[in-house]
Amino acid sequence: MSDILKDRNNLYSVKMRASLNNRHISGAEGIFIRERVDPVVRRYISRAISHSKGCPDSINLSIRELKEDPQYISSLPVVTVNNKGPVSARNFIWEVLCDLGVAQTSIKEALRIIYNDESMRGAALLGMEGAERLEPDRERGVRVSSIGITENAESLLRRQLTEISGAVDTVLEALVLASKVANNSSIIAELCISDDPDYTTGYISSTEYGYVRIPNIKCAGTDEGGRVFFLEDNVDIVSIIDYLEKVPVMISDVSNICEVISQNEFISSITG
Ligand code: WAQ
Ligand code: MG
Repeated sequence: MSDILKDRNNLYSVKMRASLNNRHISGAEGIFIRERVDPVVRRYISRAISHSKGCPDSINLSIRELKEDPQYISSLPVVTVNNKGPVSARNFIWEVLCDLGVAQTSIKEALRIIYNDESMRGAALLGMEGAERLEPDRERGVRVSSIGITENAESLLRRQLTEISGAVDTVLEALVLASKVANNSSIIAELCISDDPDYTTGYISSTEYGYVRIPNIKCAGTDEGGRVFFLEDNVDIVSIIDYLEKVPVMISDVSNICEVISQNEFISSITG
């Protein structure tokens, strides 16, 4: 262990970014106790050099001590609905967002953003009433950062996610991010499709209904993908962006993970 990490008892933010010819290849981040920093750095580097997008010519690694205590929260409960393809996914998304009070113009705009193959680095922030874009840089979007999961919560989650998915790392990362996002009371819901051409499961998440996985949300082989956060009206955008980017949040408890249920079952359970 390097000297700067000795004799401290604190938490560290570890971030990795790998690129080839200035093109992003892979990235990872987390918040870790001192003892985990060294193994995590090794794991991140081996992940960077074995990525399917190619071998990077540059890997950026940053290790910083956290200057404030993180907020400790629970992961959102997880459920998977069965779904045949993009058309039924859109209908399902439409029903859930309507139920959460999102206006139809905003739903339409969100679907346009996530079913679009010009991908952004971050998420679009959308007003739930007026469909207005609220982030300062609409090409880039807002990147959620300063997130982590405790070692115990991670091993428990990994065990449970193994039962429902073959892509545990992907689901785990998305669930950690979605749980931080939903924890902000001004953010009503999140909608996500991976921009990875071969990853066709997306999700819609909210404090109200948890993390709802939607298989076959897009067809394999397309570059479609993106993330949208639905914001209440008249909120303080600067403080929401500060929360998403900078406030450290760690998952320390794991909520329920359910079996697959049908879309009808899900919809009737939420509309009563
Ligand atoms: N903050 C905000 N937006 C992000 C971030 C971030 N840290 N990382 C990615 N995005 C946005 C960006 O617009 C990408 O184009 C889009 O999300 C998709 O990113 O349970 O892998 O990393 O099986 O491709 C969902 C798992 C996986 C569902 C999502 O997203 C499940 C995924 P990707
Ligand atoms: Mg991706």
